[in-house]
Amino acid sequence: MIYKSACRMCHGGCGVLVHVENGKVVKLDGDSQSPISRGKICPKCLGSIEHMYHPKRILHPMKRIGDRGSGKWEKISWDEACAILVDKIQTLQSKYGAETIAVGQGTGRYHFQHTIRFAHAIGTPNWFEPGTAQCFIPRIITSVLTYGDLLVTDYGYTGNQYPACLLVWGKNPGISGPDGESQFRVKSALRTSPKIIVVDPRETDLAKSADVWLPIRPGTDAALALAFIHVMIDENLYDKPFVETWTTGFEALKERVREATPEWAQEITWVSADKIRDAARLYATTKPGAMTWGNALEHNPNAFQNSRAIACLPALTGNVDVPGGNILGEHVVGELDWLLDSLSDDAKSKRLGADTYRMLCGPLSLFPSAHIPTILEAVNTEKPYPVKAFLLFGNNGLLSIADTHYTYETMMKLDFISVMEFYMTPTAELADLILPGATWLEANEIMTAPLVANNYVLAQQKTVDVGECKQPEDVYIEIARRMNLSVGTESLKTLLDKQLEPTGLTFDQLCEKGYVYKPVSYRKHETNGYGFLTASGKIEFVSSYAETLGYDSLPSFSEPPESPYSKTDLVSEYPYVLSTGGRMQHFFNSEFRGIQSLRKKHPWPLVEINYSTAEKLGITPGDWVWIETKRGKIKQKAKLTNQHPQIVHVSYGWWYPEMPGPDYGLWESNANVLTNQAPPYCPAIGTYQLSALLCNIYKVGEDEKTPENLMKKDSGLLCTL
Ligand SMILES: Nc1nc2c(c(=O)[nH]1)N[C@H]1C(S)=C(S)[C@@H](COP(=O)(O)OP(=O)(O)OC[C@H]3O[C@@H](n4cnc5c(=O)[nH]c(N)nc54)[C@H](O)[C@@H]3O)O[C@H]1N2
Ligand SMILES: Nc1nc2c(c(=O)[nH]1)N[C@H]1C(S)=C(S)[C@@H](COP(=O)(O)OP(=O)(O)OC[C@H]3O[C@@H](n4cnc5c(=O)[nH]c(N)nc54)[C@H](O)[C@@H]3O)O[C@H]1N2
Ligand code: SF4
Ligand SMILES: [Mo]
Repeated sequence: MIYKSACRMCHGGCGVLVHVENGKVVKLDGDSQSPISRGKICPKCLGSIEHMYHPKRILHPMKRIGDRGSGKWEKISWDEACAILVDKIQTLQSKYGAETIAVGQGTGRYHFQHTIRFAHAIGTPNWFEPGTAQCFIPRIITSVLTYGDLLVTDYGYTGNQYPACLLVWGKNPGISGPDGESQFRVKSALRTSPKIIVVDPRETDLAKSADVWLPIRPGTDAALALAFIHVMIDENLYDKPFVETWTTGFEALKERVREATPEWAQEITWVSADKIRDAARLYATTKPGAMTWGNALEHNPNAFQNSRAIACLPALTGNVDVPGGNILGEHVVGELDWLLDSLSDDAKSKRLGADTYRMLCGPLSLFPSAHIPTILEAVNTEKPYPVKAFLLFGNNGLLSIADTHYTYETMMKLDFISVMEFYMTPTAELADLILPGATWLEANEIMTAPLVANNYVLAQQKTVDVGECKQPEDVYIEIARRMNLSVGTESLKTLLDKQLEPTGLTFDQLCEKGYVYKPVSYRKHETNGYGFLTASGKIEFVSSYAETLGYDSLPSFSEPPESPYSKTDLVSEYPYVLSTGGRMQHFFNSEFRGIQSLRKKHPWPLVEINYSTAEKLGITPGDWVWIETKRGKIKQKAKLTNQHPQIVHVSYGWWYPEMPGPDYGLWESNANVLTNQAPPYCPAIGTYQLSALLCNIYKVGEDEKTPENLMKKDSGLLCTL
């Protein structure tokens, strides 16, 4: 039997033909009819079979029988597991209030929106995800504020008009294929030889092939973007007719960037003024130009304004909703009801962070979720009220939330933790209750990116069962039914059918067909009768919504709170600027370190250091290096590059499933041991500093242990690498 499905080993959703024999998945092929991937799949997808049948997979529910973190578990039934969950939720609801339960999940997983729905169904406004403030939500919010919808990069949807210029900002899309964009579409666009501008402190492969590489100091993107705008206005390179007809606030923006000369930006960003001018001119004069922005913009507290500044560029150049530019996508499926309205106004106002980070958490937020540091603070201080329980569905917070020591100590204080997972992780080891989660091959869903305003929907079909694993949606519905809730009890098929109504198909029919694809339409603002979905109907350089929520309505730059300029007293001890998190092709965040076919490609975490710096410190390629910040220190293996001598980049998400639990090497190489969860945060969104921090580096001593020499001796797994 062959099923059409959509891979979910990353955010991508490439089309896959799943071959099943005797109840087992035996082969995966790319589906040549898939509108987004056209038959291509990557090694992560091919690793899915190893992943789902891995000997270490969790196959049944378990409850903890020893102390928290002692690694002692007892197998239980699903019936008992659900009874425990219902009892905990009801007890906490009646004793302290539903808001004392925080529901957590991971980035962009297939069940993402259902988790939010579940949190609201049980009455808590506090759902969280280690992404949100640190990932994509700032770009979504600022796009919606500025354009009324999410800006999508048109990597050649029509098949005949590709971007003539690609401005790639804080993103590495050929590797990460982020946020619902297929890396294969990016690669097709690159094959048409556009002019390429890359803004990245690291000399990535894309940076190497770029026409202009701007090796920016981490955390200073808004300053660079303001200088781009300055050049475009100063040199009359902007699209005057488009700006006059379709934007508001141009004069105020012009005033805002008056002093933001390339020379001003050079001092801040460490990129030469000449290069800034060259790049701004190239982007402004090569049409169509597509701006594509990434996750790095959300790894420092200027997140909101970083995205606001860069969001101005397509509007200034008129590259809006044109083929090969930045488009406002289609919405082929309906929205899933998040049940936000089932929360009372009082409950909404209790969302942790609501009165402070109003763009992320407030009642008027465009994407309301809770603020992680405020949740952890509530666990520790019981203010404004205690948080007693974490219900986690696909979240490895000890790897993905900043400052692991602090996160670990805080989680140890919780009354109750449940974790739904594929494998035991360092985070899962802190749980009271473990639920076995279904991989994409064992779950029914639709693959679309409603938040990404995409123009397709694919079926993700359940092809087999593995052990007693369930998809989270089924657990949410089961709990809601057992609790006799007034909302959240509909079956998954009912919900999927409802979302699919605009396509005229049911979920079962979509499974037969595989996908629905709607051709992109362009220049919609010219004919739709309302222009853009903002208050003014125009693209807002001055954001009326930011003003309403009490924030600077024009883009601005502020220095990261821990940097060589803002913390001069730290520079002698921590002379280097640290960036974390550039993605690796064969992993997805903290996942797949235990999948041999993938791990073989990247056996060890890499710290990237400039050649001359390494020479000065006696570090040669492949040496293990200590990286230390005020929060802690870790070891990674040296890779030498041409980046700025003062900048250091570490890989993130590293733990060692082959090492003994319950820690599995959590403290060895995990980037978040180094990062900072302390304030100040982005005033609008609450973003903390995962990057642009101060660190020191030095070679690991001959007699010190490293993950590599530990493992070579003791582990079957790595001996075979
Ligand atoms: N230092 C640093 N920290 C970062 C980042 C960085 O670049 N640097 N990046 C940030 C970003 S952008 C993000 S989005 C977050 C990501 O943070 P997370 O989304 O928490 O990512 P992971 O840490 O990989 O945790 C996901 C866990 O869920 C499990 N899982 C995955 N899919 C499913 C599923 O379908 N069902 C179930 N039950 N479990 C599943 C996986 O096995 C894994 O253990 O991290 C952030 N943290
Ligand atoms: N294969 C794979 N794919 C993934 C993931 C994965 O782990 N592996 N993770 C998924 C997730 S959660 C996300 S959010 C996306 C992320 O995908 P992208 O948004 O493309 O992010 P990265 O691939 O990390 O690339 C970010 C680039 O920004 C650079 N950078 C670092 N600091 C700065 C800075 O301050 N300014 C600028 N301008 N650049 C900087 C880094 O060196 C890096 O090359 O990928 C998703 N897809
Ligand atoms: S790019 Fe992502 S969605 Fe596509 S095949 Fe690879 S892991 Fe799967
Ligand atoms: Mo992310």
